[in-house]
Formats: sequence, structure tokens, C-alpha cells
Amino acid sequence: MEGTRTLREIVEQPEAWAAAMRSFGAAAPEVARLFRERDPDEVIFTGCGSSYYLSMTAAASMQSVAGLRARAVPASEILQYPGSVFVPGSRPLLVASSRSGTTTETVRAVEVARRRGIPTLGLTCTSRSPLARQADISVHSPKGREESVVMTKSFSSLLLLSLLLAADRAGSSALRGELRRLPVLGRRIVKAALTLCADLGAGESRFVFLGGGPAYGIAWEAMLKMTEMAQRPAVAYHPLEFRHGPIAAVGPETVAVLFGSRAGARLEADLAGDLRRSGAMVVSLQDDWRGNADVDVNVALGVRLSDEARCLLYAPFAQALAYHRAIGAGLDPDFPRDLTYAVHL
Ligand code: F1P
Repeated sequence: MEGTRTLREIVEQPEAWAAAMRSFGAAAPEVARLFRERDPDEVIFTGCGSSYYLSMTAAASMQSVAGLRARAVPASEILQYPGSVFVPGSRPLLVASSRSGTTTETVRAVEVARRRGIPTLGLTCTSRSPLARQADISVHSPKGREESVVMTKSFSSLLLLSLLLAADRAGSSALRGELRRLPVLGRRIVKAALTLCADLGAGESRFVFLGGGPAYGIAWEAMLKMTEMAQRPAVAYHPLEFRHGPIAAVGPETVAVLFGSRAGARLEADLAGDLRRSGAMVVSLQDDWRGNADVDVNVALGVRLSDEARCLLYAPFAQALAYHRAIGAGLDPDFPRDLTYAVHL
């Protein structure tokens, strides 16, 4: 049957998260030593495709919870424009994520960093990979590896590793406690996502994904999933940026999915109203149902998590929506057109 692998891997996510947690726990002392010895004043997260998008969420979370300067940069930029990434005199640490551990740009970005004496940490689903060999330390997502070309459980389990890293750097037992709840919460969320998304957007042709702060990376990942699996036009923006031009192209053929936050709840609710008035079908995901009542589909997760931890639970909705729209269009999500498991240059 079409899409069986992808569907299975979406469902397997909570198990992969639990395994990633154990794996991070085992590696934590070594990671702490690297930070202690090298004392970085900045963390640069990198990767390609989904691994770059998870880096965006990781960087936003690291900086806001640990107060450590952090940003995400596509691995290709490190290769081509290292001078625009690394600041002379600073002490960065590079965190490179890659499911395969073989993507050329990511492996080469680690080589570039090493040549500059920059410490490197790899996050990967493949422990015996060029990335794992190149990086000073690598942390493994043991159940994140997929058969499918598109990244689902690898994305969320690598993201979880990076959030655990942020919680560790922050010394935040609150965030650690939240992350520990995710495997159990995930089972209910994955089921809910697959049910909710079965027909959602089946009649619409364009998708807009909006998320701010840590959810910005999730919005991009949702855009990528829709593009890869369902080959539907999709864009991603920071929520309030959307009024600055892109809203002009919204109409009844548009589904706007808002990955809501606590931090921006009120302004995001106003935006949802404007999107609706522009004719879009508005789907709002947040923790609390009171966040956005005036929308077409109101998904209240009811999980009482911080914006950083809740991001991980948004991923299954992004994946399920793209999966169902691919199946609905007669496409096989397991074999997206012109894509390979990893890009080798
Ligand atoms: C990254 C990636 C995937 C994308 C595509 C090619 O791979 O860009 O996100 O879906 O299939 O590879 P990796 O570096 O995480 O292995």
C-alpha cells in the first residue's frame, strides 16, 4: 500500500523520542565536558532540509531558555560563506544535525569548523556515519532512522536531542521535566493528528504555515513536508510578517495553519481573524482552546507545555497533513518525486 512506511514512521515517533532521551542521558556527561572545556560564547546549529529546520527551532530554544547566543545556518552557507558565519575572536560551538550523517554540505561544514579549531557536536540517527566520525562528540537518535525518504521521526527525535541540550545548558529541570512527558503525550497527539488531518485542506490548493519563536522552524518543516509529500504550493512565515505583503495572495483556496504560542497568543488571534476575513480556512493549534476561538478548526492540545516543548507536538500535525494530502492526490508519500534519502554532491 502507498505511504505505509511514512505512516508507520509517523506513528513510531513517541518510541523514538523515548529512545532519544535515554541516548542523550548517556551522552550528557561527555557533552557537558565539551562545553566546560571549550566554554563557547555562541552555538551555531546547522544542517540541510529538515535538519536545518529543526536547527532553527533548536537555536531559538537554546537562546531563550539557556541565554546562550544561538542561531541556525544552512550547512551550505558555512561551506560557501564561512566568513559570514564565524566571527573572528568569538568562541562558537557547531551543532550539526543529519539523519543520514552523510549529507555532503553538513559533513563538509563540520570539516570547515574543525579546520578553524571550532568544537563540533553531531546529532544523527546513524552512529557509524561520516558526521559521527568527524564531530568531536556525536549523540545518536537510536530509533530515528527511517526507510522513507521524507523525514518524520528522525526530524522530531533529532529536535528532541537539541531541546534536551538546551535544557541541559540552561540547567532547567522545568524544561527537562516537560520533555520527559513528551513520549506519553505523543501517543495521543499522533492519533489526533492523523484523524484531524484526514480531510483537512482536501479541497484547497495552497497552504500557509505560520509560527513564531521556536515554532518558526516547525512552520518551515510543515512547508517542506507539504512540498515533498503532496507537491502542493506551500509557504512559511513568522505570523505577523504575513500581514506585510503575503496576505494579499490569500483567498478561499488557502489553508492557513497557525502553530500558536503563549508568547504571541493575543496578536496571533487577531491575525487569525484577518486571515479568515481574507477568505482563508484557518487552522489554529495551541495549548489552550481559549487562545483562538474565531477560526475554522481550533486544535487545543491541552498539554500545558512551554512554547519550546510544545513545538515537538506540532510536528505530527505537519506530517499527518502532508501525508493525507499526498494520499488524497494519489501520490505515494514513501517515494516523493526526484528526492533521495540524502543529498551527496
Ligand atoms: C537532509 C535532507 C532531508 C530531505 C531530503 C534530502 O538529510 O535534506 O531533509 O528530506 O530527503 O536530505 P540529512 O542530512 O538529515 O540526512
